[in-house]
Amino acid sequence: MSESYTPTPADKFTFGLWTVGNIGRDPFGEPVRAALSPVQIVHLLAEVGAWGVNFHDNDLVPIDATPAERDRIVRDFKAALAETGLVVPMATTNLFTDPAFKDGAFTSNDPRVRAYALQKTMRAIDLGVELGASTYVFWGGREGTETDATKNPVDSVKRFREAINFLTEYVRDQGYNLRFALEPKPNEPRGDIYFATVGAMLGFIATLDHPEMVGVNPEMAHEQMAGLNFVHAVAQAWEAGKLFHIDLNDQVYSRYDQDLRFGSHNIKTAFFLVKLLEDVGYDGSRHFDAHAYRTEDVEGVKDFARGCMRTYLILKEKAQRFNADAEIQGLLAEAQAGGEEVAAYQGAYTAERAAALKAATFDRAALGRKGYAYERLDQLTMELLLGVR
Ligand code: DIG
Ligand code: MN
Ligand code: MN
Repeated sequence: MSESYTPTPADKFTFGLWTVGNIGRDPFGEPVRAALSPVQIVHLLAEVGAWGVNFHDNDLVPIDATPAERDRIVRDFKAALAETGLVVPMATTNLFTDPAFKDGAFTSNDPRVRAYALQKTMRAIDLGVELGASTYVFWGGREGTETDATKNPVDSVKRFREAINFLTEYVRDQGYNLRFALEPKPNEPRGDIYFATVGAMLGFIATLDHPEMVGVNPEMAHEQMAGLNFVHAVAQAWEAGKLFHIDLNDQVYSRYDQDLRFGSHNIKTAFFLVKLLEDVGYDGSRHFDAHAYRTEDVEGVKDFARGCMRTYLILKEKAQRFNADAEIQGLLAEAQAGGEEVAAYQGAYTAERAAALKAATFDRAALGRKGYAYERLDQLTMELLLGVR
């Protein structure tokens, strides 16, 4: 493999313990890989060239661990981090595996579950901060319903807001340097999950007590499950100053959440996503929330991890070539050229500007005759991606 696509810490590639640690269980099959310990996973990620490792509380510390076991596990994990140089940029809470959360966590109808979810999250936040996390993700995998007979959806919005407001106050009270990143998903494992898309999350964040502390963690597979354009969702989050983290993977439209290796299916979307992140100067983690095919052994898992990072770097180079391609850039400039005669109307509203614009005349037929040369532009883009340009 070419050396120029070898990951470096500057690339900020991260994986969750649950990703390369995925043992291959699925709804129709038993595990196919032996479980790896957090320490083993840290060393595997170091071997393939990752920069950081993320975790749910219970990926690291089993839910029934004693305090002594917790301390030993954390001590060993810290030692592995020190030995390999890996960092922990993000942490999160598992509020979806244990049966207690079967009706949700923060939106459960059972107030005891809602209280327990807050307790578990505060403790998990403490653990994440102890290990160096500066971003805390909330994926509400069980925050939803199979039938709306069970909950008033307005109440569910209020319950979720109450929980996030409580936890932002907790972080402020503790003096933690931590930002929250809310991760939407339209469904699975619940029939419908609340706050299903990036747009829904952005609207929700605006209603919080401390919206400045809260952004989004868009996941490629999740927006695509909903049939949406992931690049547009990420662009809107970035433009709003709310792209606090990102989950990269791949997904076949209208399938269950496949969490495929980054760039392994929809290469055009992956290209425009990498181009967007690099063009805007996104400096957060490039987190691969994905896992190897169930067919793979541990060497295949390493191939999966290397493939995620290598494809990102290949597409990063393709994006640089797109930006430097004179013919492509010429077509883009041409498509946006002209219009000197309407320059006076552009910009913020003034009464004069509005009056002049209302009085202006336009040759609508000429506007309709214009050819934008997008077929040529997209063909050049495809040829760049196909490696013949
Ligand atoms: C699934 O897409 C979710 C969980 O894996 C985790 O809570 C979050 C963090 O990336 N993504
Ligand atoms: Mn997913
Ligand atoms: Mn995710």
